[in-house]
Amino acid sequence: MDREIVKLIAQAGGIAIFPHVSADGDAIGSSLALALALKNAGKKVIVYLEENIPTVYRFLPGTELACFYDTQDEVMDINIALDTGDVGRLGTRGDAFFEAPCTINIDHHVTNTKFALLNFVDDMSASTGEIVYTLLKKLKLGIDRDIAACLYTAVSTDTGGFKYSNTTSETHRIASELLATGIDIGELSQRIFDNTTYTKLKLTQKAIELLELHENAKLAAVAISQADLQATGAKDEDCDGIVNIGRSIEGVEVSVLVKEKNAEEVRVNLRSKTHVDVSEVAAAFGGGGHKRAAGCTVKGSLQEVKEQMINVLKEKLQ
Ligand SMILES: [Mn+2]
Repeated sequence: MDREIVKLIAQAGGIAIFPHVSADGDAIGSSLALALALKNAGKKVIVYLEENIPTVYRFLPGTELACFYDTQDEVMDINIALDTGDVGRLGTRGDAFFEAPCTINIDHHVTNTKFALLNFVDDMSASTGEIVYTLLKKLKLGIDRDIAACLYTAVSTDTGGFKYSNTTSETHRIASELLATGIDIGELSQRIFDNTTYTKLKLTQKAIELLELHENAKLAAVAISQADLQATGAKDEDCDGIVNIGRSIEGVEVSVLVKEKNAEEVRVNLRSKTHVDVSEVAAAFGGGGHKRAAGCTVKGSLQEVKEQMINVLKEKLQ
């Protein structure tokens, strides 16, 4: 962890935290954990959201510190972006982020563009939660049960419940220390991983119906339109995890989910199993991510973008 960053955070009176758009468990968990710890240290702290916190993470401690940005809000000493690979992932909060005299970018995406004044990017960390854990240790801030629950959410979701290849012994060492605070991981895991809604299941059913296999069944593709979302009553956040269905199929190396955002834009989620670097593919389209999980937003119709992705991925698979 960068000493300058630790020093500046220690000295700051007010800090705002910015998780990425379509915030996942790592973005929400690490943001709330850092917010709670800084608040315990007597600092003024706020988490600026792009959207409402996904339903599944609303039980987490610290959600009362999160809200939407208002142009009337006081400018903080430091704005910290967490788990955010590039400015685009700040969504509509880009201008707000750069208002503070000091900006810090803490992340683990290999494609991070280092857009802040100070940047700490560790792509060997499985989650931003791991980095925030280390940061709290360097700041000598205590990790109570509430903070541990948030960090455990971050660490466990970005590793797919400690199953993905990004999981290291350090990941488990941190998880072990979090468990030692007395958090109930049975309850946490049930809320995070074994918890779905009927509409999400309907969307999953639709996605399986729409799933196509290409390139000798090494490539799985699903295209979800706004009409599909409306027909199933699903929300955007319900698409989280759908891309993993394709990857789980025996013999599939790459899975792609293309989701219509609106008439002009399509969100693309990419997953690979063992060797294709999907962060390169996402970066070529202005997005980013990790070797085995990445994403980008592409202009065009759903059908056009789907075909474009299939063509690019076919080449990668050869
Ligand atoms: Mn992450």
